[in-house]
Amino acid sequence: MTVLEQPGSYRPAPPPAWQPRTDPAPLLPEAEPLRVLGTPAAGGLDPVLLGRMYGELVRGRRYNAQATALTRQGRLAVYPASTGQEACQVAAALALEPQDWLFPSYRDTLAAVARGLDPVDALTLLRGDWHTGYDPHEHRVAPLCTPLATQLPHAVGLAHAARLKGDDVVALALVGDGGTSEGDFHEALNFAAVWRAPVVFLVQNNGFAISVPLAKQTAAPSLAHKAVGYGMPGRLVDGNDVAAVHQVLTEAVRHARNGGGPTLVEAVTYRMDAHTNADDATRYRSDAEVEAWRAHDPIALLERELTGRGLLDEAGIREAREAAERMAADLRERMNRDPVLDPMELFTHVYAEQTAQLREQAAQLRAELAAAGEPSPACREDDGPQEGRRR
Ligand SMILES: Cc1ncc(C[n+]2csc(CCOP(=O)(O)OP(=O)(O)O)c2C)c(N)n1
Ligand SMILES: [Mg+2]
Repeated sequence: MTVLEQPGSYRPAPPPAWQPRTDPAPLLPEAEPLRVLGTPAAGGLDPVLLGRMYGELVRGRRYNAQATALTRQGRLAVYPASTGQEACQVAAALALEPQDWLFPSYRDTLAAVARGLDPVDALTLLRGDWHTGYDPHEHRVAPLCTPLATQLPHAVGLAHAARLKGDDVVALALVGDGGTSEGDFHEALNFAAVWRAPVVFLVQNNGFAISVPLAKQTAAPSLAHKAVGYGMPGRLVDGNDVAAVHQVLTEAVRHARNGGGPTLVEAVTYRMDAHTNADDATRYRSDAEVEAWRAHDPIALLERELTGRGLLDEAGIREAREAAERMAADLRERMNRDPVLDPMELFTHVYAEQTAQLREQAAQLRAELAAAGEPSPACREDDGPQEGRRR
């Protein structure tokens, strides 16, 4: 076919990427992900930071146990515990600066709490009573995301936008091994790499997507290998070694902050509890497998490391456990209070400008509440956008 050039038409030279390549090496910043399994990383870390990590791990485990108990008492609809995965949660929260953003999934409550979120607010969504439960801007924690991997393109978009605006912001997005099969995972990694967006992806490979083991999820040698195809560094780390995960994430965050673009980190860990309180894990995995992982428990690993180096003693262990008990008692007490809710808030935070249909439905509900002698205390007549009121 002959293409006739129009006078004055814009005809750019083909970019170099269109030229046929004979050597694929320039496409691959690293042909293999870097393995950071079993690193003595704690040796290089500040003892104060290590102590903080220990306290957060102990508190996190207690939080998981308390939240699971609350499901049995009917105070929570569901709770996806991260017991066994606390090292990933704590390392993710502590690797970020205050101006950065965390994009958690439903299993990452502990990361959100370790970043400063009120422990009760972090459970509001799972109690199902009031929107996300917290203002994402306050601690720069995006809503705990239930649709798998949809938080990843959000993280890339935020990070890319921040960079365009010249803001010093890195986004760290958490996802499970199962989430890596989602189209959103591919789209997020692809865009992040093309735009060199300041994002870090942390895959918590806990071995299962509910009952589906990793071997049925992917044929890749590791999930970290997926980084290579997108043109970004990949890291494979022992997800139960909090110091190692923290070190890898901190380096990835620094790399992103300095304009180096995204990194994919796979942290190999294990979910000690069932998928949620609604799941029976004995149907798809053996007790022996669970016990093998118990011997590689993240709290025990750090405790051994710190006591061996004289950085933690019996008193320190007791102190961490007592602090965790105080947190659990407070959580229990506040979660056992019936929340004061206003049914009219169904209509707030939905649209910036209310639609005609919703205005009509709001008027109907207001009339029903008034007829039942329970008028809405908080909502204005027009039910337009407004500050929510809770508790
Ligand atoms: C888009 C989408 N598809 C399916 C589900 C149902 N679902 C909830 S959790 C889950 C498994 C996720 O496994 P993984 O990503 O490994 O995370 P983990 O639960 O192990 O932390 C599935 C399939 C969902 N929440 N969202
Ligand atoms: Mg999983």
